[in-house]
Parts: sequence; structure tokens; C-alpha cells
Amino acid sequence: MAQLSDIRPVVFGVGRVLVVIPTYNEADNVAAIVRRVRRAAPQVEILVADDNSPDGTGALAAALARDDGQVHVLHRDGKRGLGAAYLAGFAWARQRGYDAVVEMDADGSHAPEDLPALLRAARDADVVIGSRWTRGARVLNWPLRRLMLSRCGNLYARLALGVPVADATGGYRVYRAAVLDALDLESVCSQGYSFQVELSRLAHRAGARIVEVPITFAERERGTSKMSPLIVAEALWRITGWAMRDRRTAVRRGWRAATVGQARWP
Ligand SMILES: Nc1nc2c(ncn2[C@@H]2O[C@H](COP(=O)(O)OP(=O)(O)O)[C@@H](O)[C@H]2O)c(=O)[nH]1
Ligand SMILES: [Mg+2]
Repeated sequence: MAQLSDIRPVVFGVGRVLVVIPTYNEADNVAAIVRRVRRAAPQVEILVADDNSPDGTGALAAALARDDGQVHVLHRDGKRGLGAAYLAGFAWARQRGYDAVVEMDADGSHAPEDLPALLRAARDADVVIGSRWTRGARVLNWPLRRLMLSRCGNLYARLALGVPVADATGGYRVYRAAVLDALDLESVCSQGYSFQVELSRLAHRAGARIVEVPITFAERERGTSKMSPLIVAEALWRITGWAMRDRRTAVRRGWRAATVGQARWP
């Protein structure tokens, strides 16, 4: 006879969902974001991946987890970047058999109220990007500097890497478990926000179905951004490095095809 634990709740048609929320010094935000996710999508579970925040975010998340069986915490040693926190969250999810993993910022920029639309889109996709740069999306209260950075970063990523998405840097996403299994996550080297571009590139190269859903993105109201010139520099040099590697591979393939062609038809 089937046990209760064998029955997998089907959430929006994509199975069991884990929302991974990376945190570093988000004490002012963590309770509110968890509450909003629980209200917007009551079936999903949440993992707060905290990098030992000095402001006590980890302890606050642990208290939330004690009160609610659908909330979990991953306490990490120290600040090791967004990419590393997400990779740890993905591994945590895969070990426990979740069918889809959501990436969501803690600061409220990614509205949990948009989550049902993203999960519905994931029925027919491997990756869903909550996009700031597709028709119907809105970006609220972002300073011009950030708008320009995002627009230029996305343009550069698209031209340099050929990834056919409008918001390759966006961090509000759904990954189906099968696509996470198919990607070579061990090869991921990004520490900061270039992680999103790196995963977009890997997913595209793996032939994943990537769908963008317009979101309303709002600048945080509490706490401070962890964006830094170092993070921008990392993204720039990593994207440039991947683009050069892709070009070298394409040239080598071209040479090989040409010489094989010559061998056949001298
Ligand atoms: N665990 C962890 N989370 C991080 C780290 N850096 C940023 N975050 C989280 O990543 C999310 C996005 O960061 P945020 O500072 O809002 O960046 P911005 O939106 O680009 O200004 C937030 O939830 C941060 O707390 C990190 O090194 N470790
Ligand atoms: Mg933010």
C-alpha cells in the first residue's frame, strides 16, 4: 500500500518544488520573503542558503524553519558568493528528490506573487527565466546606473555567447530537475552574478528549452545590495573568456570539416 510519503504533491504540474533563497545580511528581509512565498505558493518548500551572515540572518531563518516544516536552512561557513550558494542549494535539492528548483533573491526584488506564472510555464520548459527585458515586464525604482548595467550586460552576453534570451543575467528562475542533471555543474566557475549567464550558456548548449516570462522587478527597500565592481569585472572577463573559447572551438571545427572534406574530395 502506498505510504503518505510516497505521494508526490503535484505543484503546478511540475512535481515537488524547492525555492532556494541565498542570503547574506538579509535580516531585514528573510522573514518577509519566506512569508510571501508561503502565501503565494503554499505547496512549495523553501531553502534559505545563508553564508554565515554577520547580521544573524541564519539564526532568523533557523527560527522560521523550526516553526514551519516546509522551510529549511542551509548554514554555510562564510561568504563564498552567489554561485557557490546556489550550487550547494541545487545539490541539496537533488539529494532530496525535488522535481524543480527555483532561484529567488531574498530582498523582494523577485516577487513571490509571480512564482505561480513561472511554475506554470515550467510545465513546457526545462528552464524558465523571470525576465525583466521581455514585453510585459516592469522594472521599478532601479537607478539609471543599474538599468544601463543590466541592459548592456545582457546585450554583451547575447552577442558574445549567442544565448537567445533577453535576460541572461536574471536571477529569478525555475530549473526542472532533469536539466540540472544534464548540465555539467562541476565545471561552473562563477562566484558572483555571472553564475546566471554561465548557467544560461550551459543550458542553451545542452539544448534545453528556455522560456522567458515577464516579471515585475522592484529594487530592494531594506538592506544593502551586494553588487560590487568586482562582481561586474568577473562577469565581463568570464563572458569574454567563454566567447573566445567558443570562437576557437568553432574555428577548429571548421578546419576539421574542411580537411575531412578535402580528404574525401581531393
Ligand atoms: N548566500 C549568499 N547569498 C548572497 C551572496 N551575495 C549575494 N547574495 C544574495 O543574493 C541575492 C541578490 O543579491 P543583491 O545584493 O540583492 O544583489 P542586487 O539585486 O544585484 O543588488 C540576495 O538575496 C543576497 O542576499 C553570497 O555571497 N552568499
Ligand atoms: Mg537585489
